[in-house]
Amino acid sequence: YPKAFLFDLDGVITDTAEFHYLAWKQLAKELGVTFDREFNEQLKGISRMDSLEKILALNPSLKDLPVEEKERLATKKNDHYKDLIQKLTPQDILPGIKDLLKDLQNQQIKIALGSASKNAPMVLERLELTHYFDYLVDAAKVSKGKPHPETFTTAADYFNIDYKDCVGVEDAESGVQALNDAGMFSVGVGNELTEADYLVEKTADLKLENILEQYSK
Ligand code: B16
Ligand code: MG
Repeated sequence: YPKAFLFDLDGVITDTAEFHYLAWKQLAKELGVTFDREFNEQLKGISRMDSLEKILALNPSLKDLPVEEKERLATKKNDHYKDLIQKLTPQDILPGIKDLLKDLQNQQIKIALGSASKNAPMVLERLELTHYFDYLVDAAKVSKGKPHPETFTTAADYFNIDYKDCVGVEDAESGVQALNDAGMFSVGVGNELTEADYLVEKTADLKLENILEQYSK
């Protein structure tokens, strides 16, 4: 049996990926940069500043903005985003997630959140899910974001659990890579995550029984 489950937030527990998209899109519009859903896929799981850098790189004239200006733009995006997440309620928990959390708790398997988002504690509060989690990785203290494994190894180290005894659930390529490089069992949600050890189409397919069966293969 695995000893801990490590969850990504955006795109796994709730669809805040959509809110990140809308907030970046608004900023991109103000910058006169074209921005679409396909490009947005690259931003999933990536930190706020790294995401901004990728957007600025779309327009050569924005490449060398001073640091303070970049900070200002990142804060502006985050202000849009914080407005959007105020609307979240427990109804925005993605299908299957609450049952999975309950099943894990019943099996006394540790539960942690490994999100790149500094807004993650607020999002969990709005969803009324905080009490399920034994540990929340503080994104502000992670020096190397996904695809580097640090986000997830931080949680395992906190529990003092071997990486091979951890299962991670991710919707982004960067996150699956982080889990795989940590030597953890990666569960991917979505169709294109071919590197995942176990892939399901949607969160409703995340059944503890099935994950445990795949894990022990
Ligand atoms: P913030 P995850 C990530 O969360 C998002 O996928 C990514 O789009 C976002 O830029 C990042 O958090 C940082 O978020 O601006 O709120 O600190 O998927 O790792 O849960
Ligand atoms: Mg995600």
